[in-house]
Amino acid sequence: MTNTSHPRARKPAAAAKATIARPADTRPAPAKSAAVVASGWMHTARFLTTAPQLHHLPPLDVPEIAFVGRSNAGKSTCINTLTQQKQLAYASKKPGRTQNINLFSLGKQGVTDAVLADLPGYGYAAVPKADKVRWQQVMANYLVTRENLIGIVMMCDPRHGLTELDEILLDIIRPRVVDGLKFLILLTKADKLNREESTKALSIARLQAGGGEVKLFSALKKQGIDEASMLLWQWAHPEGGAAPAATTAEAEAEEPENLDDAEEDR
Ligand SMILES: Nc1nc2c(ncn2[C@@H]2O[C@H](COP(=O)(O)OP(=O)(O)OP(=O)(O)O)[C@@H](O)[C@H]2O)c(=O)[nH]1
Ligand SMILES: [Mg+2]
Repeated sequence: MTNTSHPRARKPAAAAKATIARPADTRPAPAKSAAVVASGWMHTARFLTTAPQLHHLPPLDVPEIAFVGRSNAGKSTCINTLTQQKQLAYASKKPGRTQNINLFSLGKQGVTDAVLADLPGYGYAAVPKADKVRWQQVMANYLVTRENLIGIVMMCDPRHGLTELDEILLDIIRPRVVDGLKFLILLTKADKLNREESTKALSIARLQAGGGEVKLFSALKKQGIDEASMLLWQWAHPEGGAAPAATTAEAEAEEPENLDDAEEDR
């Protein structure tokens, strides 16, 4: 052990170096500033349009990110949470609340640089079979043909895992994922799981996702919001883009919603 209090043990050069090596670093931590930028960008979300059918959707030339998943998985709530807005997307205890494809614009100063798509959920038992089949067809067409679609967020309730319909959807998008379509599975309502269950759910979903990104998310506990926002920002700005000048006020989250899990459709 070096005794630095002994006069002969002290090396003047080393002492001087130690003083210089500790400049005051006033820069914000990189991870924090990236989260603030992403959060400020998400907060710019505003309603763009709603389409009952695919052919009603306007063709767009900005990147589009779609939220897909089973009915009641928490897609609309996730959009409201990420955008820090209470009622941008229609969320409800009652499964099947979102029945149209709803688009929301993102971008500073009213200049749209990306679009979020809130899609109706699938798999709701009470929906007549013919409607289910019709919707699955619309979904498949959307996912295969929507040209500006650059990313998909699949919301999955980890208490139920990826369902057969989720797997079918994964198969449908696989060729596009190979061609560069971004893909994230959010294990939602993570507040319902303890630590052990969360770890287990993550590893199972990672196996099923075939190497795709999987993250835990809870609108109730505000868990996973920064990670998801930053990822979506990166997807939409692959070249780094002009970072939006997010202010703290813009990035502040609103009051937590009174989330109450629905009587679910299982
Ligand atoms: N505990 C808990 N409940 C949540 C969370 N996210 C959503 N919920 C609840 O789940 C229910 C369904 O949420 P929605 O956001 O409407 O679900 P959706 O996937 O958009 O449903 P559809 O539009 O029917 O496909 C609501 O009662 C929400 O309050 C969460 O993170 N934690
Ligand atoms: Mg919805």
